[in-house]
Amino acid sequence: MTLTLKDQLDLTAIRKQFPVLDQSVNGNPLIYFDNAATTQKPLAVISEISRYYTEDNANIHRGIHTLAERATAAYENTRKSIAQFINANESEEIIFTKGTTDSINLVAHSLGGSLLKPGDEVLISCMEHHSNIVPWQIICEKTKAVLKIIPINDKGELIFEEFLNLLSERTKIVSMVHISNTLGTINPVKKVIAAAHKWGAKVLIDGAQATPHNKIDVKSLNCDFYAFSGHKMYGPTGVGVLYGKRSLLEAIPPYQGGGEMIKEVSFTQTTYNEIPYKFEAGTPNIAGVTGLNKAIEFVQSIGLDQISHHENALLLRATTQLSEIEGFQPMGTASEKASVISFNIEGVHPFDLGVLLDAKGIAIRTGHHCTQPLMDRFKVEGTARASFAIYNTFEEVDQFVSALSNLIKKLR
Ligand code: 7TS
Repeated sequence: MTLTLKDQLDLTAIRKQFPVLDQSVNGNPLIYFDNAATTQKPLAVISEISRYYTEDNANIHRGIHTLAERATAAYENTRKSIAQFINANESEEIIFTKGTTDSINLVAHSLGGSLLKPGDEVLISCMEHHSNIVPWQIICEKTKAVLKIIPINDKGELIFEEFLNLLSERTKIVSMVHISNTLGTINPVKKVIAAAHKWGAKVLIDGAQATPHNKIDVKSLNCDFYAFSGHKMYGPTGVGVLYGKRSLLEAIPPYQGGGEMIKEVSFTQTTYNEIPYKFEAGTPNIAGVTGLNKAIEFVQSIGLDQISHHENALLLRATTQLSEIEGFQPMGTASEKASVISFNIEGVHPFDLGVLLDAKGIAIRTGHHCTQPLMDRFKVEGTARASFAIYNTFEEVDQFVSALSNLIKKLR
């Protein structure tokens, strides 16, 4: 791997945009390596939320007054930005949700609830986040459909042959993570989608960990649905996106009933609104949505090529250095991998690592990362996980590895 692009990055200027990074935690400068859980927010996002409430606050779509028009314009402009960001055909294919979890529940309920019949099958992989497992369990229980699991190998890669073997005329839905939050594995989703479509199955991709790191092109992927969260890509919490193909969004029933999602309501009959409004019942997180627009502008101002290049370099450096620590047991060594390192240190509980690193101002995550079936697959209780973002530096990686080595020496 060459590091040439790195020279063009002004990390000092990037870090200045993230006020939260400029602090001491437990007497040490904060090193934030919990980015897979949520990224920090740049000033542009923080200011936009404040600006929205200071200048524009009004409910959208319903008012004819100036503030309502401004709020609606800001909200709908974000829809356009997102459509461009993931290369959707049109902005009507973008539905605002609370986040990835909400987006997946929408598809499980609306598509699964209307499509699945007893004996039909839903395929997910062994490396899914709980939010791409439990909604399918709930809908399979209701419809008497069967949930099948695609196995993975010891490196944490999908076993593609086994996936092909599981596909049949009974397969109605395939729902798969694009990038695993625990393993970092980048799944070959384009190939997965093409294979599933041969059997007429619909495919949902969980892109929670992919949109912050890689350029997403839903048209080229040809996925039926794509779900992601604002807060993992430098945007606010409580806002996310579901992309869906127009024909499917029009065909499936609404998820929730309420204001905004209707055309006409009477006590005997209700007709539903056009997409995307059919799926946006109630007053949405307007400030969150307009904040997300600023997060997209931030990502685009650096460029996803540059972002993934820098993060891959951090990953390589951390992996190389950590491998020299005695008893280092990585979980997830896929050949296609994003900037997440899950690991255990022989003889040390991951929770202890997390607490002791926090005492040095270093934030990592420990536990099962909402992927308990994956922990069972690897026969571990949990792992320690470091995950990187654009504002992380090589010096931080060095300090993290050095702090880890020192505390392991003391623990042994
Ligand atoms: N899918 C994946 C792959 C995720 O990583 C997460 C959150 C979700 C879905 C759910 O996203 P939400 O925004 O709706 O909560 N992952 C993590 C994590 O790894 N640590 O905390 C949250």
